[in-house]
Amino acid sequence: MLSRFITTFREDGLHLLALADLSLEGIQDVRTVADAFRVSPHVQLAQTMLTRTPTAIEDTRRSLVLRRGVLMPEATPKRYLVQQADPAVDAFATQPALFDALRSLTDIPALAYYGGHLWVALVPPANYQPFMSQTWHRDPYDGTGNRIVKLFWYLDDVDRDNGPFEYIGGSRELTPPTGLSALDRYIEPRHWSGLRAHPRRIVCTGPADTLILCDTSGIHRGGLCTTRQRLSVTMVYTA
Ligand SMILES: O=C(O)CCC(=O)C(=O)O
Repeated sequence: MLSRFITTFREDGLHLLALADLSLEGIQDVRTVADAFRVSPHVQLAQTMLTRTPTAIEDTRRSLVLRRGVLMPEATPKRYLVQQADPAVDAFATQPALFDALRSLTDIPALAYYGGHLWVALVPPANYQPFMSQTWHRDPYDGTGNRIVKLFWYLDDVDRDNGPFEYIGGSRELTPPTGLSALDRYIEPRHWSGLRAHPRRIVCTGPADTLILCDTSGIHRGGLCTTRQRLSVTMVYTA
């Protein structure tokens, strides 16, 4: 793992671990559906369309809806990311042993499963500009105490070429930071170079079966795939 820091969820808002560190069931079931999804016509078509018409992506960043008490972006197609729900992901994400591990790593007693997806991050063409969650942001925070905790499971080896997840350690806030409203999810471009150079920037490269547990009210972004797609599972919990 290239990350320079030993991180803990409590202090940094992010914890890196390996799938083998936990005794979990349903791993092969998720791998089987993920392998089929990767080569599905859906993913192949999305990759072709992104390569041909990257500028047709519509900016939907202001489109938020309140769901189960949490502000979430509307289900709009993110053209650089193809998602698919699957019962195998839900079964994996809701197993008691995983809830026990999440509770002990986060100290949050009442985490609820919000939903999970298989994700394929696509490879955009060379002239493409990072878009939406590929830019620095925080996940929506409604100001009432709801928080979003995400567990990412890399199914591929992830290095600088296939979009490692990035996080600013210690940047989570239990209340929106001064000057930002709950809806100001995206950090203005004038701050991006400061975040790139931030001493607590954590670039989550790692082998397949790396798990990233993080409080996404902290500042983060999804990496840009330059030469290879990235297959992962995203599981979302709320507290
Ligand atoms: O990994 C990605 O591509 C995006 C992840 C992200 O920013 C999120 O889930 O909020």
